[in-house]
Amino acid sequence: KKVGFIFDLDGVIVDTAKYHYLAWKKLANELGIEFTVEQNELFKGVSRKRCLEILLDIGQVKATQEQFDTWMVEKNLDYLAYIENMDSSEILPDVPRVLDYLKDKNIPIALGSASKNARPILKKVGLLSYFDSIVDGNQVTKAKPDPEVFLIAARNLQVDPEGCVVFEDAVAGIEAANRANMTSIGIGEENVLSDAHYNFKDFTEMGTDFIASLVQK
Ligand code: B16
Ligand code: MG
Repeated sequence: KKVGFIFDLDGVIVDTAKYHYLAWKKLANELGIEFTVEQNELFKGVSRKRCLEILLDIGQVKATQEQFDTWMVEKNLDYLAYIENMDSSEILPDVPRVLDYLKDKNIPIALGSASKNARPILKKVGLLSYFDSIVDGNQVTKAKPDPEVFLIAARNLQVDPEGCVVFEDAVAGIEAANRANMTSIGIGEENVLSDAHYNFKDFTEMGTDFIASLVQK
């Protein structure tokens, strides 16, 4: 049976979650909202718009449509400044090993990210050429935990959802993969990503024999 692999971006391929956090924290401070690392967990895998809704909810801040749009732009400009000088040193450990293994076996690879900045980030870190399909926040109408992003990726790879393996660091992303009937692999804290079919702290913990067993599915 044909298999395909789908990677989330933020928190799986690169640690951009810290930059998202800094940009949201800056906006939060300006709005007089207390924003903690714990609350940032809710922002992972979630669209920019949804993140701002959650932030305003936390701070009980009411916004006009115009303010809302302005704050979205402001957060993104700050985020873009943080990622401007990103390079391959910010690729998370052993990601290239896994990508090379899959490429060597001719397994199709897709990106399934909520971010509208996914493509430039992959380009900056030099991984763009690994991906047969990039599905990101620009194509998706329903954010994770809706399975849409991964279902589009599967269709683009011409692989049945059941044959797809998803690497995710966000609770919303694991739920999306499960709802898509895919094999979900949590990258991060096992107690946070407890709904994943398999859990790994990071790719350094994932042996080649395990990846080989997924390829044979
Ligand atoms: P942007 P992923 C997600 O990326 C992030 O985890 C999430 O924190 C962010 O709000 C979202 O992208 C939107 O990003 O503002 O760049 O469009 O984890 O799905 O790769
Ligand atoms: Mg993520």
